[in-house]
Amino acid sequence: MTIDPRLSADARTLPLPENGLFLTDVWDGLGATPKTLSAKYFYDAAGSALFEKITVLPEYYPTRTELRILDERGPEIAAHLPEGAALVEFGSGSTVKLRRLLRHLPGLSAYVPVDVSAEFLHEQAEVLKGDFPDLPIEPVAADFTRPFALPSSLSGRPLAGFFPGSTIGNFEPAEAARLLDGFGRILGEGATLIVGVDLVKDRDVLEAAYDDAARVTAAFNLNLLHRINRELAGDIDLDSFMHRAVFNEAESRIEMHLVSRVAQTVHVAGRAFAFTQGESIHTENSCKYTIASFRALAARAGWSALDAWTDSEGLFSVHALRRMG
Ligand code: SAH
Ligand code: AVI
Repeated sequence: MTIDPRLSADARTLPLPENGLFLTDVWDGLGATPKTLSAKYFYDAAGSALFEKITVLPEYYPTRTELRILDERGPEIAAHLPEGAALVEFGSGSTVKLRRLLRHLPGLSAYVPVDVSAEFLHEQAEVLKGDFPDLPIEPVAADFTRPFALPSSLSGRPLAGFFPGSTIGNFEPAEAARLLDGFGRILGEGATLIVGVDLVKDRDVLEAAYDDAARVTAAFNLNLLHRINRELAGDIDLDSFMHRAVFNEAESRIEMHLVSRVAQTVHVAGRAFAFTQGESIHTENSCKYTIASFRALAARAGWSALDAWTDSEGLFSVHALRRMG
């Protein structure tokens, strides 16, 4: 791609291709009808820190519930991973879930956290190395929706995958199936994948989880505009947009939007985008499944169900899957 000469000096000096992809995705997304931005761009260093604050909010049940399942079912989950496996975690974030599993995985031969939030990934990997000096830890800064290479030191070891947090829900079902199939190609035939999946529940519980009273989720959503201003020479007035989270029951997903409070034109790297009052940018889907609907999706992507665990209130699920041929 070519970079628009109207980019500010700051934006032009950012490293390619990441800056180029971010720019073209933002231009394409704000130029589309309806306007949209990819949720993967939430995660710069500030976005990752805001997500960590979300995970401990009283309204945000997924993290504490999944941690409880990992604690209670750790030995059963671990029994599905081969001795000596190298564990690849997709979207590893703070690695807090891996820490819970590790006590049940004494035979793990390496841990490979993969995350698009490069600075946060490397910081977290350093802390983990300090806490687990005997475990080889090989972080990979990559967008897992695109081809990426695993460290060559893993060759010959059995691989297993870990994809907690219901990050799979941030992809529409067709994209989610493509992603799971891609993970299967990376991990290989017969590999195990442990996936955390949020479950369908009452609208009130879901909407509160994505629109908390302390407004941390609102700040997380709005940080995307801040990031565009900073990295792509944008002039977006953050106060002119508001956070909205709504459960779309027909699609079984929470949608997050940034809604323009006024009619306005914003600029990103020299290109203008007009908003009507009330027009929104769709920034995230968080799809919710049943055990059966997730298993059906996984089967379409080449994974068979080994087991699934849930909490006593049926809020969240953890699945063990096996890669078929
Ligand atoms: N697994 C952690 C973090 C979940 S938040 C947990 O369960 O708490 C989602 C994580 O996925 C973030 O760390 C984010 O940076 C990462 N992520 C989102 N989209 C990604 C992508 N396309 N490629 C790689 N990492 C991605
Ligand atoms: C990372 N992902 C699974 C979170 C979710 O629940 O969809 C991201 C998030 N968005 C708003 N709150 C949390």
